[in-house]
Amino acid sequence: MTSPKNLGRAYQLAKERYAALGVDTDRALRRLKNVSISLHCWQGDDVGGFEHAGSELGGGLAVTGNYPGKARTADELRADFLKAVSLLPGRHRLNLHAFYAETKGRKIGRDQLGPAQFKNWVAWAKAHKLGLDFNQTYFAHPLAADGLTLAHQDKRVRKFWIEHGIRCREIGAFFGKTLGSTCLTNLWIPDGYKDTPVDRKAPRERLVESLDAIFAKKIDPKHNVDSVEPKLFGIGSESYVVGSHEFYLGYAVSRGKLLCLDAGHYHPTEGIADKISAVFAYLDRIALHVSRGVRWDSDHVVILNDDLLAIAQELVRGDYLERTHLALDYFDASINRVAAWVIGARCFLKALLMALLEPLSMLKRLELKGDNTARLAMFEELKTMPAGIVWDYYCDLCGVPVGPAWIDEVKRYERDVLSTRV
Ligand code: RNT
Ligand code: ZN
Repeated sequence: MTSPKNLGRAYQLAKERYAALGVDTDRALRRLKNVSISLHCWQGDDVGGFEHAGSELGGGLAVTGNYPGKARTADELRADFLKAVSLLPGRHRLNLHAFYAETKGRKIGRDQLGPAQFKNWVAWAKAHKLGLDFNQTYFAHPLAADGLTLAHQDKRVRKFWIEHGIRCREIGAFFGKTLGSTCLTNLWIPDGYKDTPVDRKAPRERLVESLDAIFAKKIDPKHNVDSVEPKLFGIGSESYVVGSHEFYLGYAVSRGKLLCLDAGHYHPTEGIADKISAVFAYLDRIALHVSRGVRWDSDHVVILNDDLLAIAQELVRGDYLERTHLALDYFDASINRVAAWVIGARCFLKALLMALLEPLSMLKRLELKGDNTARLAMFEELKTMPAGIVWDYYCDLCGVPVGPAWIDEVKRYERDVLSTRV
């Protein structure tokens, strides 16, 4: 382990290197400290939820792996989550899904949920000074088994899911109000067809109607805001997805909703970084589901790759950080689940730090001058600047493990806690 003295010395040297480019590392760290990432509860139990009604996950979501130790109860999930955030610099949030309701063994339909089923979550979040975000759960349910929910041809099915949507927004408002921190409630539905439909129009018309019914009630945006999440295709909806990109972009713009860009929801070689400034031309706020698709929307653990860096750069270069709800969305059951959270979140924070350390005014000046040679040369030089040292210093400053030291902590937790779950 590097001694604090050496860390400090290394930081001073790194600071000088960045200062020579006009970058203030201390300022970058202050800005990074304000960034909150919403960590998805569903990485902790393989998108299991607590209904245990025997419904398949469905909706095109697939979790593979059977690494031991997954959280089986809300208490276990909460404990695992606290372990994960204790290894992250900064203050972060928890992103809950509706089917993590605690019903004390009672069967409560998703169209019946209310704040009462989430009071443990809120009390816990309050005690640990965590903000909460929320998601309607439109999968893993008999009424979603045919792959249609809000766009379903059967009015009764639509009614059930509309009611679910409404209740979730109210629960989100309860989170926001009680915790004094705005909740983002994100709506994603799996609706689509495996094979070519004859009618692409009617399901979309029904979806507009259902969404309008869900969002009809005005909720104080201090307490809850809503986002809608488009997708290109899913497993089981390869030929047609009702809530496609064009559909939801139009919906978000016309209804004043947030658009949620999920990194895995496009063509396999298509990134979301370029889309950020495009949609911000029309929207005040957006949400991101930072994910990593491998050949398809496989939701692998986020790593520090070019796609992630490009997202972080766009957020910083466009000054969009304050207007973007940052969330992670992936689920890997083949490795330690607490580590999966930590790896993805630390990588995202590192990427943001690297973006905050860019000599932006200099790069912009070069571009405006038309000096594309120097622009390219600088991009490449920047890749080997000592951002890692600034990151280590930041972790130390925040009192979390520096470098790979966090791995030992997760291993200890696995030995003491996770391995006892048999
Ligand atoms: C599915 C969407 C959605 C889900 C979560 C569990 O493709 O990305 O966000 O991953 O709701
Ligand atoms: Zn997503």
